[in-house]
Amino acid sequence: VAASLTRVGRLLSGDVRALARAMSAVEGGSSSEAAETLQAVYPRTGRADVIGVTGAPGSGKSTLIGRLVAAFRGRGRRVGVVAVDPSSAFSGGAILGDRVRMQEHATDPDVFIRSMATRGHLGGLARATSDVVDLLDAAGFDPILVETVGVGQDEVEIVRTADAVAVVLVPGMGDDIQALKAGILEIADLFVINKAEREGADRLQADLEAMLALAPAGTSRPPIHRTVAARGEVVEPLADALTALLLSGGPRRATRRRERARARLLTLLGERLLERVGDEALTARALDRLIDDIAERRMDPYTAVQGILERVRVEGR
Ligand SMILES: Nc1nc2c(ncn2[C@@H]2O[C@H](COP(=O)(O)OP(=O)(O)OP(=O)(O)O)[C@@H](O)[C@H]2O)c(=O)[nH]1
Ligand SMILES: [Mg+2]
Repeated sequence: VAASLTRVGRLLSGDVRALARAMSAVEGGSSSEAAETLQAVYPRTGRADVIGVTGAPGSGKSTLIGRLVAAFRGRGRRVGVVAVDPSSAFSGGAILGDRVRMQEHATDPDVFIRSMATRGHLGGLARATSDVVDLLDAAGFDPILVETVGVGQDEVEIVRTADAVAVVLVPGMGDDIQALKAGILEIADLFVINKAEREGADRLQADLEAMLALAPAGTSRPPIHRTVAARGEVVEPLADALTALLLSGGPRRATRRRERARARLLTLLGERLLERVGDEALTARALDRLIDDIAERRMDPYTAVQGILERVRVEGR
């Protein structure tokens, strides 16, 4: 207990080694250490602004985040970055790429960058990402920028609960705007047209404006920013706009945070219940047999679940 207390104390004081260790634990190492740490730090979280940055692969999210980090550092803030990286589990190359793009911050003790693999988490990716964000928050990093590719369900779920969401688009991807429409456009608080030096930026902005004009009257229209992240151009006004969004985000922020709390509670409950079922009521072999029975119509799934639940011990019952 004493050891875990000092560990938590060091994390809360911003010690980056304690922070990195806690992150490894929540990413799938020791689940009891992770739970203990998160229980201890939770009261010290909820202070940081969480900014989601999402968009198509290669749209310049990491480059842009590297620039935003510099902008927020210039305002005296300690900045956390969580890059949820779909390809890293397979190659590791993309993580390296992000490190290179954010290299200028590698030696800054007031910047902490964590790349997360999307596979191999104990529990889900969304759970692991929320936990890592909490750890950064507890260690005093604020804002925390979360990068995800805006394609998969998991990734959309992750940014959906950020306090502010920036969606990055690039010219010359006309069809992509259609593809992104489902799910992503609704969650944008702000659009970034990156690689704006390229031909087609005007056209993209016009398309985007036309599409946003279809939104029901009374809903607020997200602002559109143009950037050339590779050259660091026009990133300061973007940082201003994000700051303003976060400051003015009152009611919406409360809703997002409640959504995040709800998702975390239900996900964790589901995880823990399944663990308990596995421990107490269902071996992997028995599970396979039940699956066969259901597939071959010897049993219906309702009866199967009822049978399993009857064998699970519930405290206080
Ligand atoms: N022309 C141009 N290239 C840019 C700009 N911003 C970034 N890039 C380049 O676009 C490429 C992809 O940039 P990243 O920042 O890795 O993009 P990403 O969206 O993080 O990519 P993934 O994480 O792989 O989805 C890199 O070669 C960048 O140098 C820009 O404003 N203009
Ligand atoms: Mg990236």
